[in-house]
Amino acid sequence: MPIPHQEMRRIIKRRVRGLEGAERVEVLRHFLDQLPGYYNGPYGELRKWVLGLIEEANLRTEVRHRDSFFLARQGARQVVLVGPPNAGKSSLLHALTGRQVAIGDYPFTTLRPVEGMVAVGGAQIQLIDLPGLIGGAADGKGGGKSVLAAIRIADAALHIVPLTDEGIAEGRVVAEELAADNVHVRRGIVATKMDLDQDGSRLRHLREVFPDERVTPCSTATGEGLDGVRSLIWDLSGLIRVYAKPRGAPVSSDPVVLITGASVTDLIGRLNRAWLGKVRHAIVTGTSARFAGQRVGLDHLLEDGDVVELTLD
Ligand SMILES: Nc1nc2c(ncn2[C@@H]2O[C@H](COP(=O)(O)OP(=O)(O)O)[C@@H](O)[C@H]2O)c(=O)[nH]1
Ligand SMILES: [Mg+2]
Repeated sequence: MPIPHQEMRRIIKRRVRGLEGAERVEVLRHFLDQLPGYYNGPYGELRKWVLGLIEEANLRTEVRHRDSFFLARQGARQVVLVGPPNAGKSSLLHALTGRQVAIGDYPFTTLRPVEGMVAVGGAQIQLIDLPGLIGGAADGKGGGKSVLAAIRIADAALHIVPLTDEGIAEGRVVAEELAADNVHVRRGIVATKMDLDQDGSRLRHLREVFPDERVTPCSTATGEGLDGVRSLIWDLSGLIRVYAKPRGAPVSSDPVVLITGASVTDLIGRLNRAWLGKVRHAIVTGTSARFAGQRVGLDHLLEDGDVVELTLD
């Protein structure tokens, strides 16, 4: 005669109280083996409950082992992929950077951040695939606090929303968690899995739900829209491309990538530090100049696409 199931539940609760990680899982598995082999009725319920506890304990362990998500910065900017589990974040990272990432049809495939470099606008930008962000993240659920901390220090975020039945609701949850934790990183929405939205109705709905956000659809299954995602990354990056022109020579076709707000001095520092102090002015053509070939001082702020001739005198 097996122990009555209510009594069994109490015993299990008492035995695992205060236990964490592998120890907790071991004890739970032991009880699971002891349970009579019913899959229905009260013992079936009890079995499901124990399995749930095991899953929870495993998840908590993994979450704790994801010590922190601070990856060393590389490249000109750091952009994180933020979204619910299964949104297609890892697939997108792979499509854009070629980096091999575990891709799975189940939540929490990515338990550690994975990074890859994507070349956009002549700059190398570091993309980071973070673990999925779930409801309650701002209260620490699912390791949410570390994920949110990593988002906060990034230069920008891609908010990944899959064009599936649940996707838009999950996208809302992510936006709410960011707001709840006061994360105001520059971001844009990438609507993934557009191949699953044949008639475009989900994309329209998503745009209605987020009327003030830029929404860029794509599919890693078909490759559609990936160029759009690259432009979004560029625009969010806050970088500018400036073309240097040696006097009497053609404009260099390789841009110098600078951060928005960079001055002529910053450009010189990047080209040749030995020129600092020797260059007194520059000749600028482009949006930052009042007219083509304007002569400007070293404090002049450059803009994307400017052509700059530096004169040594
Ligand atoms: N149909 C379709 N499925 C996709 C697409 N991108 C990802 N998936 C699938 O969605 C699941 C979750 O993808 P994954 O990249 O691991 O999502 P993550 O959890 O956000 O990193 C996997 O089964 C992928 O094959 C897509 O563009 N179209
Ligand atoms: Mg993933």
